[in-house]
Amino acid sequence: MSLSADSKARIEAVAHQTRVDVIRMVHAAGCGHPGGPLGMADFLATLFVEHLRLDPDNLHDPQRDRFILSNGHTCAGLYSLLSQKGVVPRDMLLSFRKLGSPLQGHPHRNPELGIDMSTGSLGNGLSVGAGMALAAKMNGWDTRVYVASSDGESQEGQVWEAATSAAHYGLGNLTVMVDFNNVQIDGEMRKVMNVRDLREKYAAFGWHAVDVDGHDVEAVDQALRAARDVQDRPSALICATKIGKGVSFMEGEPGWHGVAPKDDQAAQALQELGAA
Ligand SMILES: Cc1ncc(C[n+]2csc(CCOP(=O)(O)OP(=O)(O)O)c2C)c(N)n1
Ligand SMILES: [Mg+2]
Repeated sequence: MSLSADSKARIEAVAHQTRVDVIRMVHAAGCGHPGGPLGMADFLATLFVEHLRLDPDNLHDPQRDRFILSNGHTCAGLYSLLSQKGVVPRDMLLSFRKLGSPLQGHPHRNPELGIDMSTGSLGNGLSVGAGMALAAKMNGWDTRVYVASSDGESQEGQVWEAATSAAHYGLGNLTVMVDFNNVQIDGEMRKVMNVRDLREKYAAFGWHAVDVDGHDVEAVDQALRAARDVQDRPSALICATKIGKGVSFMEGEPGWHGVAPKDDQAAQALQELGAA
């Protein structure tokens, strides 16, 4: 089944709002990570709009789906997406990174806000996601667990321990979406530490693994549907993206990993996004 025109338009609207929110939040905070969440906006919007069963009405249902943002520094995007799900109040967004705000610079687990795991120290999310998926499987629940990760995080050894055990336990209810933008905090992946072909690696670990254009919401939706049909092993979507996607001077620039736009840059970004 392919995505309806209505669904596609809704995903695109959510991705667009995520980009606008990310610029506003990181600019208001004066610090944070704009590049990653701009690049992840399309594939995460596809997940949140079409697949992730999480809303204010089932927030405390132990059987609901789970989402872990394992590359936690990209959390401005997560908070926007949760607000568009009606889980995080919209008027909380601009408290991002402020003292006392629940919307910290790296996610702090908060059952009231749908934040399923504290992350930021890279490498842990897939292990916890595998544990959640195993628990759901043992309980006979139809919970699906989604983990967002990144190429930079894939340099962590623990990711591959988690990949081994998730395949061992046949966790068909676990899906990882890897933001593969070819950069991490210190620059280009291939110069810092080349992780090579992640699709081949996950496949070698026993996963259903596919490459997908992370900005093509129809392709991402298809890949997520296919992942749901694979029930005997976990699935990995290696999502090719551009850091800073949607803002001309941020696109493809590793320097926007963790720098806030200045006033004039934020104004230009919002203008380009049609939200000035
Ligand atoms: C265990 C651990 N080591 C180092 C860091 C520092 N760090 C923060 S982000 C980052 C790069 C992660 O790469 P990626 O997620 O690909 O970055 P992006 O594409 O968003 O620029 C690193 C090394 C960390 N957060 N945790
Ligand atoms: Mg990266």
